[in-house]
Amino acid sequence: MIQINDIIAQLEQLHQGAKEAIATVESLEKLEDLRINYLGKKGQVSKILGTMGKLSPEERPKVGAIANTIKQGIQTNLDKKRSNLQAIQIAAQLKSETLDVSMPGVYRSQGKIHPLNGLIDRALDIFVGLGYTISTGPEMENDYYNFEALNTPPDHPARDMQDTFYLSDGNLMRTHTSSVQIRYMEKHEPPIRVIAPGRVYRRDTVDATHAAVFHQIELLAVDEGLRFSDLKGTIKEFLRQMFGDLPIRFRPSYFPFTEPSAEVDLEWNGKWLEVLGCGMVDPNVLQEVGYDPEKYTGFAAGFGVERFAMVLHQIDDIRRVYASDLRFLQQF
Ligand code: 2U9
Repeated sequence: MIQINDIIAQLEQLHQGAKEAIATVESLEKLEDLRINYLGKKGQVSKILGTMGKLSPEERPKVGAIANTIKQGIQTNLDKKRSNLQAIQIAAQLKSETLDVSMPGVYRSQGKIHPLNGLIDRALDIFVGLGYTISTGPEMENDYYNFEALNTPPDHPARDMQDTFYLSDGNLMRTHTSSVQIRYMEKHEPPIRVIAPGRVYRRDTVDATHAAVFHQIELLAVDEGLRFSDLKGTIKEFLRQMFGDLPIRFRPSYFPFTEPSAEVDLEWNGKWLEVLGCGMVDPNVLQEVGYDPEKYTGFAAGFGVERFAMVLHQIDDIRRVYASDLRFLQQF
């Protein structure tokens, strides 16, 4: 026979056990397990109350009242413990995520435009300002676009194996960007104003002033009535914008694709430095691309970007430009 006192004793024992369990629990998850274990639908308190049916109707409300008080007591303990554990968790989180705003920052060095690319950008900007269109083309060329169309005869030294990189399939690496201008003229009718920047290849022995791969910028204008004075004015304006107002001079020269031809020097620190070549486009070149040389004349010029950079920045050795030495590059 179940006695009311037994049930009350069980409830009190349970209350005592719950208090101790709650006091020692160290995580919110375990605390929740305890809540389910004691107060859940199938929990310990419910189990004890389930035996109440065996009590007399007068005894039941008494046990019910005691059970409620104990339930509330356990709940209060759980709530207190929960706030406690939450406070501990927040404190730990705050500690681990503390940011010391007074700590020095991490220095990340910034990349820059390479001096050669900077110079190419500047030169192109100047010509675009003068109304030129930028055109590019393949670095691997054939004999026609690199030599034949440019009035360069089969016995010309530039065509020699010693001077040009020939590929086993008969193609070659372009020795200038003039090939781009031939391709451009094939596709466009005069008037044209075109500028061809790009990498070119020469089979030179590498030294302080020669590289096997370097960069050129070439310009070409074809129109009715273009004269040597137009060429001179264009070059003068370009060099003025590039180097400032320095004395320049034109010297007679020879190129297979221009006639007459000239080389241009710049007076820099008391010395005349050669900076570019130019001339009136040879009528044979115009003829070759189907332009009427009786109707049109043209002028052209070409310069090596590395040479320009060396003059502009007083660089003593072309190889420095490609060495990727930060002590060199950071000066620009
Ligand atoms: C066409 C016709 C003519 C381009 C020209 C030069 C003179 C010249 C050199 C300078 C130093 C090459 O980089 S370098 O080695 N270039 O002197 N280039 S006239 O004449 C052309 C181009 C295209 C259709």
